[in-house]
Formats: sequence, C-alpha cells, structure tokens
Amino acid sequence: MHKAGFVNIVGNPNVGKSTLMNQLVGERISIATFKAQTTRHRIMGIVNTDDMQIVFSDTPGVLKPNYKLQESMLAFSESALQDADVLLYVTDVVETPEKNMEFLEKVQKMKIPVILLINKIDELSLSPDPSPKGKGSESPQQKLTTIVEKWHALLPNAEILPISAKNKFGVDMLLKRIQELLPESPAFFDKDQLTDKPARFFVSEIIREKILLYYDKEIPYSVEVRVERFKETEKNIHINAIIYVERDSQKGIIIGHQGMALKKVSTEARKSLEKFFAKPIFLETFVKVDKDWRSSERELNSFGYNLD
Ligand SMILES: Nc1nc2c(ncn2[C@@H]2O[C@H](COP(=O)(O)OP(=O)(O)OP(=O)(O)O)[C@@H](O)[C@H]2O)c(=O)[nH]1
Ligand SMILES: [Mg+2]
Repeated sequence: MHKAGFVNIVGNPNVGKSTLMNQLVGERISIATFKAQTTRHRIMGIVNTDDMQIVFSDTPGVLKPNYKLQESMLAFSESALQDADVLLYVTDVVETPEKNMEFLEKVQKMKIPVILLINKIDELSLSPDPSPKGKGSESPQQKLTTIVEKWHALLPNAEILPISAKNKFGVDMLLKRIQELLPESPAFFDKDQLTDKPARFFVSEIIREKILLYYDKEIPYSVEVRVERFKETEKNIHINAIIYVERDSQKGIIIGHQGMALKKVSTEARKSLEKFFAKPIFLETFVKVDKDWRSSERELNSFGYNLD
C-alpha cells in the first residue's frame, strides 16, 4: 500500500509556519525570519519514503490585503484550503484566536482532518503571568491548558498538538499522525523531488531573507529579487541578481554608505547560497527601481505572483 497527499500549512503571520515546514522536511526550503510577512509564495516541501509521499505546502501568513502583492499572498493562503488532504493550522502561545476570524471561519467549515498546532510552547515559561503574584500563579502547563481550551471551543473538530518548531518538540509525533491520516494514493511527484520551485527561486528567497534581516521598516516589504543569470558548472555557480525597490530613496538605503550595506547583504547571501547549493558561489547584486511594483498587476505577474 502506498500513501500520498497534500498537507497544507496555514495560519497568521509570524507564528512559525516556515520553521515548521523546514523541520518536517528536514531541509531549509522556506525562509524564516523574526519579521511578519516573510513568506510570499506557496512553497512545496516534499517528504519521500518507499511507501509514502507527503507534499507539504508552506503559505504566506493570512492578512487583510492593503496592496496587490498582499492580495496575491492571501490568494496563495486560500488556495491551500482547496486542495489539502490534511490541514495544519498553526498558531502560537501569544496569538489570540479572534485575530483573524474570517479565515478561521473557513477553516471551521473544512471537511478534511484539521490539526491545530500551538507553536512556540518553549516560550510559555517566559510569557507574562496574568494572575496576581503569589495567588494562584499560573504554571506553564496551566497556561497551555487555558490556550488549548480556548482553541478547542473555536475548532472543536480539530486535533490539537502543542509543539515547538524551533526545538523540534512534537514534530516527530506530528509526522506520525500525518502518516496515519494520509489517504492511499500513488505519488504525485518524482520520488527524488524535494520541492516544486526551481533553483532560481531559492536564490531570490535567500537574498530576500538577508534583506528582511538587515533592513528596517518598509524596506524589506518594498523589495523583490530577480535572478538574471544562474550559470552552474561542475565546480561552481555564477549568479547575477537584481534587487528591485519601489523608489529612488529606497535604492540609496539598500546600497548604503559607500555600498557597505549592499556588500553585507551580498556576502551573507553568498554564504547561505554556498550552504544551500553545496558549491562555491559567485554572486553579483544590482539595485534597480521598479516604481510601485507591489501595486502593478503586470510587474507582479512577471515576478511570479499570479493574480488570475
Ligand atoms: N521561541 C520560538 N520561536 C519560534 C518557534 N518557531 C518559530 N519561531 C520563530 O518565529 C519567527 C517566525 O517564524 P517563521 O517560520 O518565519 O513564521 P511564519 O509563520 O512562516 O511567518 P510568515 O511567513 O511571515 O507568515 C522566527 O523568528 C522563528 O525563529 C518556536 O517553536 N519557538
Ligand atoms: Mg513563513
């Protein structure tokens, strides 16, 4: 008997969806940073064994769109509700369920198995204790029970699993449960395939990750990266990438004083790329202005955000 299916990971921004997918797959497929709205695409991570194929999808955190790019991000998240065999709804120990009821209502109506993951339980001992000091002070276990009860009331049919994606706590148990729930089916992808995205996609994501890490405020959200050249030989890979921003002032910030900021991004990206591709990398980065690309349907389509 062979089992296979789609296990889609959804939830609000910054709850740890990408961290979880990377742990489940055992590879750094999806970039994960401390900033919300890190993930912009639906990215597949595939786990293969002789008698099983789990196709995980990481998705952007659910949000109310303010511009066209965010509309596309939301469409990716909603698409994950359409084709899942098992849905993983990720929350964390600080988020309140009421934050995004509209999406949650869609999850409530789902007919497939839903597993609600309460992530970041390693933070429970650090989170503020609401009870008055000395009197009925809450232990981490009690705090967790309160959170579980709250979510159980909202998603009564969901199985609830507390996890720590960062520490890999509960991840093996989750994998076992997913295996049980997967339908009998032949594989959907080649058994040696790890993802649905091409190498260039990971290059642009890794560069974007460094931009999320090293720049503040609106800058990372105004950036898109396009790989113009990806030339792989047996020995190394030559890459040319363009960092697009929305305005001239942002171009100056990305480049920084005497080019130092861009140099740091490029160096750090190169190091990560060398780990990812396990080869020496020669990376050249350029910065260009693509005015208001986030709001242009044509530009978004050319960057791979399909809005149709
Ligand atoms: N303490 C703790 N932090 C975690 C855990 N899992 C993820 N994080 C952190 O939470 C932050 C967000 O993680 P991501 O995996 O990027 O979250 P996401 O849900 O994919 O975020 P978006 O793509 O923006 O929607 C990062 O700083 C992670 O290191 C966990 O189990 N414990
Ligand atoms: Mg993410």
